[in-house]
Amino acid sequence: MPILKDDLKNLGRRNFIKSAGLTAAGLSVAPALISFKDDTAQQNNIPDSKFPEGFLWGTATAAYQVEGAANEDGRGVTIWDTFSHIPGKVRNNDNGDVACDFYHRYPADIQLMKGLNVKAFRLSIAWSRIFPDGTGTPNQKGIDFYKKLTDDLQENGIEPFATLYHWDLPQALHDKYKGWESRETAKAFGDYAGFIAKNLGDRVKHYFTLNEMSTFVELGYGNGIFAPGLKLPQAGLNQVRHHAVLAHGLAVQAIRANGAAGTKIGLAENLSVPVPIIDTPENIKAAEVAMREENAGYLTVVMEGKYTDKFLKRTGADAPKFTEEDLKIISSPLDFVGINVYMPAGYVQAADNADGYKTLPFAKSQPRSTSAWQVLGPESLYWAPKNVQKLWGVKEIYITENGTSGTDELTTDKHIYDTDRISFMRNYLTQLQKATAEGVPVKGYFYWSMMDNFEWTSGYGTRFGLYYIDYKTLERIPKESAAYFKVLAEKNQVV
Ligand code: GBH
Repeated sequence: MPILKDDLKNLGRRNFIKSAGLTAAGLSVAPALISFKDDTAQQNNIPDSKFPEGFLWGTATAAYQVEGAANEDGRGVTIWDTFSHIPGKVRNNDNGDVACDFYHRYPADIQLMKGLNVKAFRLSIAWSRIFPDGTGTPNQKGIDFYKKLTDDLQENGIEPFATLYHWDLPQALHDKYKGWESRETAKAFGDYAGFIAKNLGDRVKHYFTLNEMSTFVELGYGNGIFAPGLKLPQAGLNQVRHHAVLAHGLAVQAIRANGAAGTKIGLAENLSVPVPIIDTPENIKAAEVAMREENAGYLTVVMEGKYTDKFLKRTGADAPKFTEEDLKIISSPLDFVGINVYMPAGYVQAADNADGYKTLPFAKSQPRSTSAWQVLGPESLYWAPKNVQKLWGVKEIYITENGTSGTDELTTDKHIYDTDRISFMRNYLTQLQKATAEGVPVKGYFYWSMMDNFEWTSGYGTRFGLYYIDYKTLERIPKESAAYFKVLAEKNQVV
């Protein structure tokens, strides 16, 4: 066995030891230990970590979390304005009145994104900027804002992907109809979606109807942690779930009817992602079955046009009231499916029971981010798109959100060494790349979030951004992970 390769000889053993920092440590290195791969071998490894050509790298935000300007240019009050102003609902009693002031600072923020090689931006449109009361007379200033914003994005080579509802329901619809408890809200959402497609359709070609139906319904109407803070009994809650999926379907139809040719439509759902604990064929099947059933009231009914038998049995007398026509609307064909993936719902294994699977409890020592709910399980970013394709034959998938919160300490010389976030991205993206290498049709990835922002009930203390926000000055400071994203997007490969 040759001890030293020629090129290594040229590098010079002395210099190598020095650059490896070994002399300082007083270590003597036997030549036989120097056995790292040569350049050719390294290059040969590269294709394994590549994403498909044309893969879209983006970042995501949402209106209430970043815009601020809560009382400007005719914006109507939303349920999150009301909720966040009730003492005790949000950590530190923070609210979105100012947030990151993206409403005024978006031109500079677009330049920051451009600098990260971002090619797509997922923004959300604030319904109450367009229709301050949810329905009725549109507000021209609101429309103008999103026109200017999306024009600016496109001039900078960044494709806008617009979410129509990221939880900021116009308060008027809550007052008038009890919000999502009523079918009227679903209808109003459809009308608003059609209006957007008609008025922005010449510049925005990609739409997500609702963001995370499962989150705003379960937390807003089930356990009351999110706006509007209700705890409905099961029958009422099931009806809210039904109105959410119905609103999605009505919006799909309205966008199709009013959007320009080539408009593409999907949704952004935070689906429950069961991960097989050990990759045996039985467990893999169990995870697939579990995913279909655990999302029965949301993505499954959207994709299949029916509530599963088990869902109807489970909900029994509390099942939602619906018509066959509803189910047709709900399952209107989509161009893509967007999934927000943060964690595994649980690790599962095949079981000889009525469900066919069993979910194992998370170990107490399972790693988590600074968000107590976020269990870290990179495999979720493989199994989520994999099973969306398997279960429903979806042809285009976007990862509409993926990210993590960290301590993000600012050093005195204004650096944030978020090694945890970089490690998070590398680990999760390795799993995503594996899915694409197997032919799962994932077309793009939006990191949550472009910058720190109003993290709902966690307020401003929980940070998910690639850019750090100094909330006293609103200065944006790139974290180390911003540098990571830049290289990732440029090379289109896990780095
Ligand atoms: C996404 O939700 C949201 O779309 C986005 O707006 C948000 O900023 C981002 O993630 C980061 O959180 O309050 O303890 O009951 C991710 C899924 C589901 C995670 C609800 C937090 C609430 C936990 N979210 N969950 S708790």
